[in-house]
Amino acid sequence: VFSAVQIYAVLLFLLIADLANAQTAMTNPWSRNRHSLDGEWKVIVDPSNTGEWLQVWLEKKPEKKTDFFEYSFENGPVLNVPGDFNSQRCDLTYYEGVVWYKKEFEYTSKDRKRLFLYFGGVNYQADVYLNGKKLGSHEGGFTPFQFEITGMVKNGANSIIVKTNNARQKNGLPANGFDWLNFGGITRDVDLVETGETYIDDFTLRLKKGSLKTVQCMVKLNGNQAARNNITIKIPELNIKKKIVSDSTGYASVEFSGPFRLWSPDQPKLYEVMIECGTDSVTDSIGFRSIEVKDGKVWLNKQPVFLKGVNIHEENPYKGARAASLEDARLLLGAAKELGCNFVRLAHYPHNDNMIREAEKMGLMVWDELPIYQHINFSDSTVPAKMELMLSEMVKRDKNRCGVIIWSLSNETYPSTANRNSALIKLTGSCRQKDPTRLVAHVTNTQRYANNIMEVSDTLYRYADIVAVNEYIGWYVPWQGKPTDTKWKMDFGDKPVVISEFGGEALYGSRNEPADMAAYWTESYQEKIYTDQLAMFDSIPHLAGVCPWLLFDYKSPGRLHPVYQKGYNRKGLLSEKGEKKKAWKVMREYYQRK
Ligand code: GCB
Repeated sequence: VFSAVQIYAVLLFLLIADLANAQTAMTNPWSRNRHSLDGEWKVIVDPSNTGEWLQVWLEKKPEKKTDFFEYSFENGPVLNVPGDFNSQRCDLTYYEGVVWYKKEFEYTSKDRKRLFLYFGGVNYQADVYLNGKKLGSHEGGFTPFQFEITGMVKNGANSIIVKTNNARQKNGLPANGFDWLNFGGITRDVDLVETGETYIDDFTLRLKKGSLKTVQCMVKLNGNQAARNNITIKIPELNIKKKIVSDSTGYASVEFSGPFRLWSPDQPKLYEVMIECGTDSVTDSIGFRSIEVKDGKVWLNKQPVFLKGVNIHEENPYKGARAASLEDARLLLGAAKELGCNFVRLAHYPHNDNMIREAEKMGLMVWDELPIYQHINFSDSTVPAKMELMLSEMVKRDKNRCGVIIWSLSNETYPSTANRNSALIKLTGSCRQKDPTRLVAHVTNTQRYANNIMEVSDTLYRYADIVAVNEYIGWYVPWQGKPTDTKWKMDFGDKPVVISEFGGEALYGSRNEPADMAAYWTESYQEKIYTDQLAMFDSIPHLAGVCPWLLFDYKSPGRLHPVYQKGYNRKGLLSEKGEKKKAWKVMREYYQRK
């Protein structure tokens, strides 16, 4: 009945449909015309991945008495989106596997509009279906993606099904091992985003490298009128209005100067910016600042700045849940401000947009990091492309956030093999190409420490702007002499050094012993680690910042001690209930002095 060509065409279609990947999300979907799909989603928890075989996305319903299907979203459980499933159901606390999500929505199609389905983040793998048809897939738990669904949505009722899978992958980013709870599901917002027929897909606004006055603006249009289209850029507060015309590819750029008040932690000034083309417009709050390294220091707006940082995981400690909301962001960043920070390292993956934007508003410089963490399988041929894609997704989302001063491309990827080095050096190059204005970091812990000499050397530092060292002297590694006598051997010219992690664990409440006598796990012992570390910091040449590991105790199932840990990493300066440990005061006073 079917010709070979027809069969071939169908097979090809199925193959393409199955391989289709999500698109990188447009820049700032938040200011577009949005219809939120957040709220309750129906779910099927599927530990054996049977739903794939049953083709759950077809949502077959019994028509006759004798029909039956062994699945249904109806009368089943629901989960809130955005939100991890682990903290919403006890039986899913440590679950790593498939959960199917379903959302129904009503839509009335509009003339001359395009429609996108936007996901802020799904951990780790997402396969997305609209009305039974596969839109495509996305891999990576912490960056946004979208599908264009113009013309695919019916007037009236529609349904989206997402197969989420947070199972660890040997060739994933991160890979099999990581020291945090593997929160799964649709952890960030989902939106329908409407744009004009030709729309502003991408825009960049920033100070030109080295300048405090000249702004560069780049715009990329998408659509059949993308070429030779008129674009207007406005900053009303400064009476700035620039008109440019896109080239044949839809791209346009312009440079202009203005009397900008620069963004800084003391004055986190942001300007309302509008970008318009004939059929689309977008707004954003954008600040202007410069960031450089020179003479062993980090310079913000041509002034040296010491990075008074703290590490933060994207977890609301009180709820033991992935942080997603503005309130969550305010809780975490508010504690960092109280500690006296001007800087936060958002470890170990790109945190949600609320965290990045709120940090900027509160005057916190941000370290934005890819989940290229510890056990990455650099010899797997698929890994470099995944790294590149995640980098593009992170940079496209966060490049207009002046608060972000550092792109951190990896954390503790050891050993230093040829595959690791070539992959990460290439990634560094492509990061600099995407954004030549920010600093690039790789965090390593490959240093040797013996006879009270700290010998720091790693190929990656030669390609980075700062030497970011994680060291746990006093905790994983015993002191080899007096902290103040520690010698630091480094050979990176005058690159600034940042201690990106240090610390030790303490259970809140164990605090009565004198510090010198105190045993592991006590607050006093942790306090001693901090006083020793701070004493040592004075001996580090070109020290430009420090970042304790970390702000709050957080969930990490690999932390097995039945008394002190109980599934928590206890290196917090605050307990998961927000109680201040002794080391908090030590750190706060250090930042007050600095
Ligand atoms: C590290 C890792 C961090 C861990 C920490 C620890 O070096 O970068 O992810 O959680 O040590 O507590 O061991």
